[in-house]
Amino acid sequence: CSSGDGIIFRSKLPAIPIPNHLPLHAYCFQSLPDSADRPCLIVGSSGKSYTYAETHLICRKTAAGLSNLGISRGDVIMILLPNCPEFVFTFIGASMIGAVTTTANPFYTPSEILKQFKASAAKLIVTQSSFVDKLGHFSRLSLHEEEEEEGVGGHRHRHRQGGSAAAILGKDFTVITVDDPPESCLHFSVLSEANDQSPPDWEQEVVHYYSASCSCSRKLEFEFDPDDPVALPFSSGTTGLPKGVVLTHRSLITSVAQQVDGENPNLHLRGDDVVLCLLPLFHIYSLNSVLLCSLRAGAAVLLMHKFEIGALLELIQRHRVSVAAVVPPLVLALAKNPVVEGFDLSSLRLVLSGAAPLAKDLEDALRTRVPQAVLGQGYGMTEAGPVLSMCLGFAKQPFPTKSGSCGTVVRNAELKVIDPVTGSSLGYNQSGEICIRGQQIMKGYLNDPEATARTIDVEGWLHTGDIGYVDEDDEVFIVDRVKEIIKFKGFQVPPAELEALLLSHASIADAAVVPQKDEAAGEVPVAFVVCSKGMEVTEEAIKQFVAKQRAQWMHMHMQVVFYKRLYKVYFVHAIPKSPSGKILRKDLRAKLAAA
Ligand code: AYL
Repeated sequence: CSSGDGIIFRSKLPAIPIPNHLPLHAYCFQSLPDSADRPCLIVGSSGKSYTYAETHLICRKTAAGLSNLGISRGDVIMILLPNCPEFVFTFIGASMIGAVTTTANPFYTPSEILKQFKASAAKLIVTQSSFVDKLGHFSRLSLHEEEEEEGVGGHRHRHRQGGSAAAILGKDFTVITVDDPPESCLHFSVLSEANDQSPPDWEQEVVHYYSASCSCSRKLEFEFDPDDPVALPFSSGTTGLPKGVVLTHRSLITSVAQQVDGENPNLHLRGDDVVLCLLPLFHIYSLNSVLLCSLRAGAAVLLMHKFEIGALLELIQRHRVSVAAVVPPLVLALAKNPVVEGFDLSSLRLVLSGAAPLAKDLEDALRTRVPQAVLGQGYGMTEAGPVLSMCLGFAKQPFPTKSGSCGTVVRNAELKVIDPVTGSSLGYNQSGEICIRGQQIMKGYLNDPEATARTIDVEGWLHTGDIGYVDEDDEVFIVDRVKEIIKFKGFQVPPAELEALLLSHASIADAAVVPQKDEAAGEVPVAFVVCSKGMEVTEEAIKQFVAKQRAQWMHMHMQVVFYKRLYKVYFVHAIPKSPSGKILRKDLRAKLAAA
């Protein structure tokens, strides 16, 4: 804590040198010579595993394959996959050629995917065949109708036939599937089995990057700037619709280093750790704190593509999982579900919870089930790179911590708490808006300088929209949220999206969507609705309108992904608004709390 231009909180750990002049993949695989024969990726469902050397080689081939398909520095590709090795190969492969990956939830509806796809100007999608129909649907709706001659576009492996919905896909973008490709899509082997021209002396390559900070590597021959984007997750931030969050090589390396680098790393991952990767890699929490941190530390990543409590417990037991990253609803399952008692969880030494508030009593309840493990929280926000604070109980030389705390601000960063009204910075134990500054934060929102300026001020402080305080032991506590976002099991639900949908209904004159507390999900979206004059509509009809589910083409006719459905509709005469027309969400939330 220091004064000067206000009170600034820092980590209790000393600042460290961070090699954030490197490309992200070179940083993550920097210790490859030592970890080459150790397991890197383990597929939970099949038991198949890839060593560090194998993983790195396939990533390199994937890079060459992407390059063969015309992807080059600055191009965006989209990954639409559940957790699987191909996700990792594609993300790292893209980094190797200076391309940018945007990740989306494969359970998104066609329109949700389309919005992100268009906004990011992606040129290629890596997905699985069961999701391709969604893309055929949106390309028919929004891209040109007519067929294009075969062979145009210069893409070597492209194979297209007219007729089906999917057939017109290849015209504007390439679709690659990790399983049997439907018509006009390519199989992932065009990437993973591509001929990597460069000799397999990765060791040299790493050294190469290291010595030539931002020049081209002789072998991979691409220009590189640490401020090039590498990941483009989408987040609605403090207000409005989802926006592309530009994370650069510099920001992600900084964030990973803040967690796992240094003599006393804040999050001490070891080469012999098995790290659970159950949370979806399309979300920055898992991508950063699980995958990238594990790669950097040389730990094994156990990939699970879906949650099922029995399978999870069985895998923890079988693979002796030592580190688990979870979200509060998973803490609830682990702490309360009676089936847990039949399994051996003694291998767990660290359990990290993040992405949504974790109740203190729930944390304590889990502690009785895994007494040998250190439990703690990380606090992140996609825009912040993402980690702001992390439990110091996870450090190599740990510090004592308290239940309910979100950890201490990460090293090489500054955190302040400001009075939301006056903007002046506050001291210990005073609640206000949490702001963060450091090289890990996003470069900005994609093509949206206004939204960027609203979030990162001229002094470089990123305003989180979270209300919290720092206690006398430097631990961060989050107490409230002033931004709109609703967190359903850690997933973002942007109210603006549901409000726009509601306003498109003929019988609805005005609407506001706010979070309501829920034991299982943390929060669920509920709506306040004003009916148009003379119109009548039922709660059920409104819920159906938002979900719009039909038996046959389930995902086609759904407006929004399952967790964005309304759980309750309250009919009101007017939505409370400020003189400038902003919805007074606080008043609505207070109404819910009082009910
Ligand atoms: P986004 N406690 C309370 N609220 C939290 C916490 C937490 N531990 N973590 C995140 N949030 C809320 O962009 C908070 O409102 O990123 C924050 O502004 O989907 C918002 O969620 C951001 O949501 C980690 C640990 C990443 C956590 C994360 C969170 C990424 C979620 C890496 O190691």
